[in-house]
Amino acid sequence: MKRLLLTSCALVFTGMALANSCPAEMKAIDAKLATKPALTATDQEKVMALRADGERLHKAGDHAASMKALAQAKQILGL
Ligand SMILES: [Cu+2]
Repeated sequence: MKRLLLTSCALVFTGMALANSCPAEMKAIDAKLATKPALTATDQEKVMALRADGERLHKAGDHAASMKALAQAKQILGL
């Protein structure tokens, strides 16, 4: 019983940590975009699409998918 309680606490905590890191990732991407990085038009489009996907998924509660999209955007940006 105690173990179960600890496990569910850990899960809730992990969920919260993930939920909180999406906005941080978006912020990092926005900060990088604000510096007008030299990207090809294709990469720029990809980053904007991934950034929008990330925000949409985050709002929908799918933080894992959001983080994945944002990580891809960050990779293109060289973050
Ligand atoms: Cu999220």
